[in-house]
Amino acid sequence: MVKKTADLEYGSSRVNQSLSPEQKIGLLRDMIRIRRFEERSLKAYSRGNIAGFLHLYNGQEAVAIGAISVCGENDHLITAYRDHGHALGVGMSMNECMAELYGKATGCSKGKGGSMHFFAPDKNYWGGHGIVGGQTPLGAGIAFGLKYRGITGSCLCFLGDGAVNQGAFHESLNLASLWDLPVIYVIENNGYSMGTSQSRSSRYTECLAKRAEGYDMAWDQCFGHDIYEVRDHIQKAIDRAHGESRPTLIEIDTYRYEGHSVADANKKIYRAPEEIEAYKKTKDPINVFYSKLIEEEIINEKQFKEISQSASEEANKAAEFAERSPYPEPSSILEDVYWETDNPEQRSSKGRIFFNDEF
Ligand SMILES: Cc1ncc(C[n+]2csc(CCOP(=O)(O)OP(=O)(O)O)c2C)c(N)n1
Repeated sequence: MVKKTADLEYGSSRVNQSLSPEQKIGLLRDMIRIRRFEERSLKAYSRGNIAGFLHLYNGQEAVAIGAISVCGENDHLITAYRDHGHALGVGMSMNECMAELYGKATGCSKGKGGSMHFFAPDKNYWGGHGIVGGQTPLGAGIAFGLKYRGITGSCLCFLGDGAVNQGAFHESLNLASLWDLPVIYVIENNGYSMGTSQSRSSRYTECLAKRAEGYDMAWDQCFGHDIYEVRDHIQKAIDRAHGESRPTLIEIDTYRYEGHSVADANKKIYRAPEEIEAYKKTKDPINVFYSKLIEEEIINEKQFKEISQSASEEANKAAEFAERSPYPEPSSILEDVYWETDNPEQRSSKGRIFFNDEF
């Protein structure tokens, strides 16, 4: 059995020992950029500039950044609708992300996807999916594609604790193990789904990841507030994917500060405000890492403030960019739905694509 291991000193593990001081500051900066982006988008939402859903990642930053930071050029990512942190982590710009939230044509999905549909295939980032668990067979498919082409790589497929009971997820686990796929399923267990706690939705004895045993798959569990710990555990799963072409199911304990989406008015009813404050006080991933870097004498308060300030300015500029940008043309509504409709010369399927008919 794998135990939770918060007491171990992950800073000195192999994958973390090799980090230079600049790289460590870079990791902190990446987490702070997510936090400031999310805060700025919340402000834009309250002012009515963003409509629909807005699922914020505040509190979970060390999971996305820790995982992405150990990925190589053939490692791919796919996630659910809480996708802003991963998007910024893979290198998408705040401008294209903020503009997408505003529904503007300059957004990464041309303003037609919104908060849940950030994509950057050129950065190995396959979205952003609104159907709970819907990304899990796709993650297996990406891993299958890598294996089929003989590429040594992996697909990190993130999901929430609310997605673990979806049938598609279990089918994916089965195929991933049966076909030896280099996929890593990362459960970001933030304790809650949509107003439902994990204990009310899943039978939980030691952890959720243990379910992998039913599929003869390796599993692991760790805390998500310490970026060193996340890096260490994800690296092991990547090594397994690259070296043995075997899947892993890893559960990372984390926490979200905001509601399910920002329109979740009940966020303080299904959990006590003290619980949120206690996590912020003791386990906030940015503060935890900042304290470690202070201890390691890598950063000082002035530098920390500068990083934070510059991330706020970047987020403000992104909001200005989004405000200035145009909305998509109504005439573009049927574009970007099917590849073959937009690229008829490359069409290989036969039959009718119904909405492409003349109206
Ligand atoms: C198939 C499906 N069922 C229900 C929903 C509605 N829904 C959206 S998010 C959500 C909760 C998912 O929670 P979790 O997977 O824990 O992710 P978190 O929000 O905690 O990141 C639900 C039930 C949906 N989008 N798709």
